Amino acid sequence: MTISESAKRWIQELTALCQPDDVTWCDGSEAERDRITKEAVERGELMPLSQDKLPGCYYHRSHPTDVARTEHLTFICTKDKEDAGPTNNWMSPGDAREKVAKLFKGSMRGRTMFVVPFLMGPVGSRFSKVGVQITDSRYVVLNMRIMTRMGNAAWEHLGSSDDFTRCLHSLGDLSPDRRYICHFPEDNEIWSIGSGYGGNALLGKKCLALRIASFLGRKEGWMAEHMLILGIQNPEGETHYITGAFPSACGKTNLAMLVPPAMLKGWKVWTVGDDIAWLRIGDDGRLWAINPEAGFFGVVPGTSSKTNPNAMATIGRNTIYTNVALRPDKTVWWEGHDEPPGPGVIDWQGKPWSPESSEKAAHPNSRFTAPASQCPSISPEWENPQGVPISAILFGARRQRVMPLIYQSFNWQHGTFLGATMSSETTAAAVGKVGVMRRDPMAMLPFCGYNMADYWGHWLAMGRRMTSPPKIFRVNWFRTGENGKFLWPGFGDNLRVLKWILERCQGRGEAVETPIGYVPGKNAIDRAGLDLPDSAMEQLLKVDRAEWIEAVHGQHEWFEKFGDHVPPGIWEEHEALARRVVSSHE
Ligand code: GTP
Ligand code: SPV
Ligand code: MN
Repeated sequence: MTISESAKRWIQELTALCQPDDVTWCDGSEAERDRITKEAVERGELMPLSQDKLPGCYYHRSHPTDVARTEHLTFICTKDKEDAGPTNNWMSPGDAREKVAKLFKGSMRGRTMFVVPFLMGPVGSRFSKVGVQITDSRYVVLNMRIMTRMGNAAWEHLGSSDDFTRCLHSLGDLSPDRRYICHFPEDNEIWSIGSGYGGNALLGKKCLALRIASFLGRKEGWMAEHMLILGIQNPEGETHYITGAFPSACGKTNLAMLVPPAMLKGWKVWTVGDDIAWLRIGDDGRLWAINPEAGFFGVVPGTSSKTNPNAMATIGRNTIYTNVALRPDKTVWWEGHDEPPGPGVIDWQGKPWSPESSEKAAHPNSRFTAPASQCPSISPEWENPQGVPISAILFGARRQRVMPLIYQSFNWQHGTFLGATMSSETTAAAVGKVGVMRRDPMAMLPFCGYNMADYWGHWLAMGRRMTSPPKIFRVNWFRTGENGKFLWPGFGDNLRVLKWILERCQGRGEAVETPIGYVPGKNAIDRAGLDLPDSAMEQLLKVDRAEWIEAVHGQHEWFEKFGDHVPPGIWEEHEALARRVVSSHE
């Protein structure tokens, strides 16, 4: 194993800064996993679950103030503030390093420092990237081992090169007052302290594979997106691939693992990725996607054999459960589980819980960490070093009103505009109020490593370079009726919408041209075997003129925030939409 001199020097410097008692270099072996797991159990960081019912599974409770991403403590540290843009928190690299280095000083005293090399992307792919994470959390090491290709494979990929992302992480004292997640895209470096959870601490995921990678992608001519990737096999046996950008906790994992409804015979969905896609233009002028991750860090509540049987099958073994509820037989429970809770449930904070309790047993952002290879629907192509060719891109958000179930953009530029204007109701995946509408362009608001308007410019530039770009669609599974209930059954039945999307990609599928885009004709969505009346379908596909006039006004305000960074193509689409909506009939 060759490890470059500068990598060794970097680790020496950090050892001097953090002052750990000892240093462990991780190799990714199973023996190492077993040893670190044992240590974590001895220290109370992990609890073994019933090894009969849940072989290889462990339970973890995070600190009650450390249960979701903290966006207000997440910074993009570019030299020029404008390069971070108005939607990111910014600190100058100098200020950030000075402030945060103080917190890292001696932060690992009495602890072990782990050196965790990891590969994002398939082994042997020229599109994969290497990171090295320094951390003092065994829980983080064990999660990184599932979520990435961790260990010697990463050093091997790197060879004698120095081109890797430097990731420094310490639990610090876990106080939100001393928590910072700082990105230095110009230096290919991440510093995170004060959190042990999820996207704050597993630095390969949101920090590297989205914030740093989006910055690199712009520089190098590719894209890093908050997207699921799936293959849809039709009854003729052909598979077409699509990606979908939905904000956190808005349905990526569920769609990626979709099980077709019984009535749609001969269809099959293959999972390639459930959260992140790296996209490049192939020699054929199409867009190709790889999944940089190796596991799923999925939302637990609501997961059941009804909603997501593939996830249920995936998380039955070798899974780390975080912040769910515990049953006396050392199995786990959560709101929306297949079974009733039974007596003696302990909630995510370690307190006795019963169905009469006013609080939830599992935290709404409780998660499973499970190897992707265990998913019954995992695609045979999921580790293809070239990736898979993409026919369609979906933008989906959580919207009770205005946004139809599905519509198609007129072209790439218009599709980019649909992504740029996306808003969604907030969820428990980030700290803050749930259910508040906010803009979340391309589902990347918390994850774009540079100025969001420059990012739209990059989307448009990518579109100009493709001879066969994917078609772009907007979807919304969450429109509600007068009674406040979801109008669309969702989950497996979303295949009915995907079917129309594929038809449109092949130049078929009935569509009506409206001011906002192509909306399916009244009977274009296959409702065979579905008890969904015409009136509900009409509501789901409705484009309301008054609502859209209001929406267009809101867009103007949104774009003005970005000043002259907004690309002309985006303003063009905004003005064209305004004209079409105003001149349309009631
Ligand atoms: P992150 O991991 O945070 O990025 O979330 P995600 O986008 O992967 O979302 P996920 O698939 O885990 O779903 C989040 C929540 O939305 C869960 O509670 C699901 O039950 C619910 N959900 C997913 N798909 C649908 C759907 O089609 N209809 C409805 N009504 N709810 C859905
Ligand atoms: C998300 O919030 O989009 C997640 C969870 O996937 S985390 O890894 O915490 O970002
Ligand atoms: Mn996500």
